[in-house]
Amino acid sequence: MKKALITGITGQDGSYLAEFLLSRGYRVFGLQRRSSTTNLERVEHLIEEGIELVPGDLVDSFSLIKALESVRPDEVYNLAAQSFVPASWSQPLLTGEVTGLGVTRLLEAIRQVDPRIRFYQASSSEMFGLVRETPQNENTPFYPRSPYGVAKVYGHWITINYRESYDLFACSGILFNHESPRRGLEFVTRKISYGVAKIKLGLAGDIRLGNLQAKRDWGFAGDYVRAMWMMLQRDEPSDYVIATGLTYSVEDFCRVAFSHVGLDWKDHVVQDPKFFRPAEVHLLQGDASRAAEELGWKPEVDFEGLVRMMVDADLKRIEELKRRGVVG
Ligand code: NAP
Ligand code: G4F
Repeated sequence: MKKALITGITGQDGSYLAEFLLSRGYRVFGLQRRSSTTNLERVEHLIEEGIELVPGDLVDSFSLIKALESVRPDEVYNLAAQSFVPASWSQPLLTGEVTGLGVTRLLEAIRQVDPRIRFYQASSSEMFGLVRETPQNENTPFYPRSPYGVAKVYGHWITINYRESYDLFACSGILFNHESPRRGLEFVTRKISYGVAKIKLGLAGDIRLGNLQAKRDWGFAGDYVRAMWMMLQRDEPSDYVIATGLTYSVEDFCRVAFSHVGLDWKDHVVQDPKFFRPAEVHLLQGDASRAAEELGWKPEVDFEGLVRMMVDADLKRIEELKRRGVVG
């Protein structure tokens, strides 16, 4: 039975990856950082299915070494990060520590404990930032536009450097935006799907958003975690862009989400300067043809299917809260 250790298991991707690896017969461990309240909402159902949590934090090298020594994994998936772009302007040093240097701490721990461990790094399309070409592929130069993007470029290159310096099986997946009903409420897609559900159920009147013209290549998180695993099953380690190849604006997302419940987005969306960013990434559109050819990966959920899935899940969730008298 193969063993995998996932950092960031309590996050959106961590929960889908844990489910996927369990379905492939893995023994799944998750690194959990200390918190004063429980943060297991996304993985509670998997604890019964056997995932095991080990304490640790990407800012604490000793905890990473201890976690690797106790688990002895075959594969490590580094999904942990300060992942919210606006927070990287208010906490640039923390973002650098966790999202950037945290990668080196983990790679060093692997080198020390067992250099045969296969390593996946969660790189990001935010690295392309002010894009140099469209669509973006593995050879497109980076031009990050936020402290988060800068930290991810560091994490990306240190992964390549450790592969080349120490012959580690270390890969980066350059993943474009991927969403789901488990997305954090602060990200724009979930903010919209949750807002639409509240408006439809009479609990709110509008949603306040920033730049409606920003365009993203949005896919479904469940499809993207499959690609992470595929990268670690290759004979040779390499880096891959993972994307749908299609791009839509925030306005498009609003239009589809509201029309799914019979409403017009123009009646409910208010632009608020508070949500504009100091430097914006205006357009992302990925070219995942290398992943298609070499990994055999392709997405299964399309844009409209994703929007409908998220709105339906939030409607169900809020209806349940209303029924229990928690909201309304
Ligand atoms: P997420 O939902 O924000 O999850 C982040 C995870 O990192 C959480 O489990 C969080 O734990 C953990 N974490 C944060 N700081 C940590 C620390 N110091 N030590 C240990 N764990 C820590 O992010 P996601 O959307 O699942 O994304 C997963 C990864 O992919 C991230 O690295 C993100 O930057 C990257 N990525 C995401 C996308 C996307 O569109 N989703 C695209 C490209 C790349 P708590 O629960 O305790 O906060
Ligand atoms: O949903 P977002 O916050 O995601 P963003 O900044 O693209 O970052 C996400 O995807 C990256 C991959 O490219 C990941 F690496 C990263 O960890 C994260 O998962 O914002 C998307 C777009 C932006 O252009 C933003 O300006 O939506 C625009 N937007 C407009 N109004 C808003 C809002 N974003 C947020 N969060 N909230 C708004 O009210």
